[in-house]
Amino acid sequence: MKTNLSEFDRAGRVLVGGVNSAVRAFRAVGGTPRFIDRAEGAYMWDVEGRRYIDYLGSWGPMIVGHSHPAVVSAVQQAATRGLSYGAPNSMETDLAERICALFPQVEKVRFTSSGTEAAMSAIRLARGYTKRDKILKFEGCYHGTADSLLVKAGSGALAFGTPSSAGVPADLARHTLVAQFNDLASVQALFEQHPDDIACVMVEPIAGNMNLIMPAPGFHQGLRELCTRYGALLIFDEVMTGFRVALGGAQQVIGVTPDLSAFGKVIGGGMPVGAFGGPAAVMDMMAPLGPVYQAGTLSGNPIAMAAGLATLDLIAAPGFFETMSARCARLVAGMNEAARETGVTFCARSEGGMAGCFMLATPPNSFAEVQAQDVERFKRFYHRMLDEGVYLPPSPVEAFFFSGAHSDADIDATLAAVRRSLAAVA
Ligand code: HOZ
Repeated sequence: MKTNLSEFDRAGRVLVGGVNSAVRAFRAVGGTPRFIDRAEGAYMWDVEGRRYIDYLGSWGPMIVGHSHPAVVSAVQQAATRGLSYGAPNSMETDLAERICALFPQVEKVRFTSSGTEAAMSAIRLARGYTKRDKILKFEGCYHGTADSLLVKAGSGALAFGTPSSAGVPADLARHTLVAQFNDLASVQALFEQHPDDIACVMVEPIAGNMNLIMPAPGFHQGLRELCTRYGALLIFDEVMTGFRVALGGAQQVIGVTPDLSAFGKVIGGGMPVGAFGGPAAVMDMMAPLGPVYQAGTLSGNPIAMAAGLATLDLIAAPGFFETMSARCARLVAGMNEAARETGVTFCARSEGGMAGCFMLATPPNSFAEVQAQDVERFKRFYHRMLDEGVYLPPSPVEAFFFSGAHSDADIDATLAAVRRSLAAVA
């Protein structure tokens, strides 16, 4: 019989660290990763047959739950017409039209196969458009694994102590300037030092890779103003937050309009996808219309487009976001109540269908505050929750994800598990 341990041993012989994405290896929490056999609705089952209420949601895409019949059916139907063409298909236009309708500043879209590619390509476009080399990002923000962006990054890079990855040439890294999230003065100082050199500011408008950090009032308005003043493009990385914190993403919640937006996760409904978009005047700088090259064999893949369209149909239905957000808020309120009951230094917050829990007394507003968490206690809490059948992202610096498939009964079961787990680690 397969066990998680035997599968991890087997994988470790042929896959680096036994995984294909570092954060899955459980290094930040210790122990053996669960090998997933199947997933449906709000649940995943591992190879030992154990069921988990899933708050990983494949790191964000599964907003309607796993294996939603409408999404599966759309994928099946698309598959009967071919898996990949390497030529245009109408579903690319359909999905681009949907994105343009929801994000007012997006007039044109380019699809990629991952969020990494979307962020990487958006930066190349910004550099080509402004004819400048430097980019500005924030410590603890993560935008995938492009070289320029693996400087003081979040997510697994942060959790494993390699926020600035080996293998990134120093000559490239020196073009990446790093400021502090929610600290406008740190951004202003960099613009003053490099007034004519910064091509773009790239930011997760609601940070989700140093756990969930909300922007301080006025922070993004300030970024918008600085970018406009210094002629840099403002790029919102909405790979995580787009179609998740609200249908119109974090920019709808915050009320600030970036120049470019990067997307992924939800728009592929669980299939590999990414996209970026903005005004035609900027986007048309890209090949085949302009000098900035960008391409991809599987970009706009028909199966991914079909899954994305079916997912957007479901989440655009009246009441979907309201119900999901209210349930997620109830979960978070219950977690905070459990912290008070047990006296454990613990708290949680949510925005739409995205949430975070922290080994802190109050939700953090900065990278430094997130770093002050009691990581050892988080590890013990994490494994208690797993034993209780609740699957959270295996790291203290990741947000967690809610879906339309999570029921009130799932929330009640989760809260009972939270109470017992907090009591156990008190
Ligand atoms: N964007 C995810 C971490 N925040 C990464 C998912 C993965 O590496 O599997």
